[in-house]
Amino acid sequence: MNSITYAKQIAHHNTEFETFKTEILKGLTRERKYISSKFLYDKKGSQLFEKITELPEYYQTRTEATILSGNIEWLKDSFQKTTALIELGSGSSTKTRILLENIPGIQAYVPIDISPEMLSNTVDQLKKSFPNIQVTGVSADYTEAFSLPDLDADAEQKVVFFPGSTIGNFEPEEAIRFLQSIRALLGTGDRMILGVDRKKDIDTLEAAYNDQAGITAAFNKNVLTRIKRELETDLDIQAFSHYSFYNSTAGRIEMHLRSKKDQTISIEGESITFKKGETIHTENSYKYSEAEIETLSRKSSFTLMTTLSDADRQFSVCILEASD
Ligand code: AVJ
Repeated sequence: MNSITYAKQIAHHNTEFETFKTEILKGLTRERKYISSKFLYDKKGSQLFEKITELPEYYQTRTEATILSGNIEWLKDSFQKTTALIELGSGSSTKTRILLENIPGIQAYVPIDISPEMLSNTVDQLKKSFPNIQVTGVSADYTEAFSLPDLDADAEQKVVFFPGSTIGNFEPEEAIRFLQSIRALLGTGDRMILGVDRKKDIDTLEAAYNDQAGITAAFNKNVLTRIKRELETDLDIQAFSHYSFYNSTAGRIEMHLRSKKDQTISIEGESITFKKGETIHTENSYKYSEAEIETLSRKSSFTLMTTLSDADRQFSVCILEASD
């Protein structure tokens, strides 16, 4: 049996190329230049992101893992029903192992990831480690419509795992619409384990996106490397620098690529002009207060049941229950 199902939109390489070209040109010809953060995660970008998660300044990943491992007893108590665990953006499923190892009710695991290579590796390894869990990978962009595979095991509940504060990449209204679409896949009483990065002092936030080793800068600039590789262009990567800061009005970290000089570049025959200092906005990472998480849950038909956090209240792992 094939353990991965492919969503249509990424099965065709051509479509993928056309989408990339169209979206890049659309974003760079706007008044305020923009590249969707989803394009940061090609093979190299995903590797750089994995490195980011190990940086001393990037507290998120290790804090979330500590919160999960530190609350195992509690998680065991709360997940006693037989469960199908569905993960959005599973990557290497490192944090998920904490759940798979410790929550006895998990019968089925459905990792969903945009990268088929990453996914099939992960699925193979998980099948070896957890022979009693039915593992079925779904290769899809989970921000687009997708459907769940038929699961042989008939679990009593579904639990969606969405860690890593990826929810922060959405605009707040988009985050609500997204959670509503996830809610629609669930029945009343099903749950979601949501990782959210909290609002905190600006220095801590800005350091996490401006690391000393320059890995975040390389991650950001890698999207230019990708444009150079995949599109017809005379773009000079050295002519742009990494720029990241906390926008406290909007409550988000912004990541940009800043033009070091006045310049005109050509991409697929289209001329794009930059003033010195002008930026391409490449990512937003919204930070949430506890009250904002409450509101977000309620507006998307979930009830915030529990918030697990670390001693310094840097990060939250929230348990949401699908309401009527
Ligand atoms: C994967 C979206 C959660 O916003 O912190 C890390 C991506 N960007 N450093 C984040 C990221 C720059 C990360 N997320």
